Amino acid sequence: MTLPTLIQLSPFSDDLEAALAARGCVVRWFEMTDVGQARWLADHAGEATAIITNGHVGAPRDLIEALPSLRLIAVNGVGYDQIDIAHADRCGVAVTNTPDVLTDDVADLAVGLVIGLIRQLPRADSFVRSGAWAEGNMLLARKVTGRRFGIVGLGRIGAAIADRLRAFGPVAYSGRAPKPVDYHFHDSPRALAAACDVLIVATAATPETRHLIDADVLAALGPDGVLVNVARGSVVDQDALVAAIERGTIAGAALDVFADEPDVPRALIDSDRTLLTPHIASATVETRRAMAALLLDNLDAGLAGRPLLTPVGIDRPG
Ligand code: 8YV
Repeated sequence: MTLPTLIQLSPFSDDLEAALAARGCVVRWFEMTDVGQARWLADHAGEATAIITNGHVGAPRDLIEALPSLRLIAVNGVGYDQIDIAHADRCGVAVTNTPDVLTDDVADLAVGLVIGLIRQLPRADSFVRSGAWAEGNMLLARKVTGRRFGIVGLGRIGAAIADRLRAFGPVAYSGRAPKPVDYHFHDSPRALAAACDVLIVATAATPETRHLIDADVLAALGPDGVLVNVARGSVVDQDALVAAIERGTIAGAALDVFADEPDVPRALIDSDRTLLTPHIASATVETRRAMAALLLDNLDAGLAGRPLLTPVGIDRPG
């Protein structure tokens, strides 16, 4: 039996790479030059049946079009904003992602960012390490318990964040429509921002949610409010955020995602109002293992012509 040809668009853990190599002939696309890719396509374009990728890289339209036997794009992540799902569907290509298995980790990180930012944990850590403690005490931080939390997008991840944060204070949310939950609904991020102290972005990145958090929303959040983003950089107007941080029109921001990763604006790095992490929300040993297992189950199903476990529907939000 000939092994399927799999196009790998990003590096993965050793275990996942070994599992892919056991299933097919893997083409390490991300390590090839443009010329090498063009040459490969000229000779082998018809051989590739699946693309394996991550959430940041997705799959470019022209690559999908260049592979006539392509049937599946398996994403190692819940977000698939870098793939044109409708286009893939028109090309007869199914897309799978890895929902649910990473929900707890993303929600845990959101809570960590909230506490880390408001209680100034990075600064406290440096205070001890630098020896500054010997000279006196650190300035007081602010209290977390009792803050009003606003979650933009009460999907699987937003709901898990809400479940955790309700232990700290009242939770409200915004989204496309109210849900049968006992959190207060606001019909716009602006109204939500005006009614909360901590605005947490947990919505999927789509053309509709691009720059959903703009200068207006940040102004509504106000000088005592903080922003936390564990979704995608594109959901926040990053220039507006930089301006709000620089001018102090919001109190701070804790960010795991950025507009142009891994580039982070100097103003966010230099500010003592920010807490920054390098897109690590799902980056734990346990969760990356579970994501890899789900990706492989989808790949096996797709290659065998069986129903996919977690297909991304054209209208299905992530
Ligand atoms: C991963 C993510 O960082 O699930 C997502 O959408 O952004 C993350 O879990 C990414 O897909 C790397 O594999």
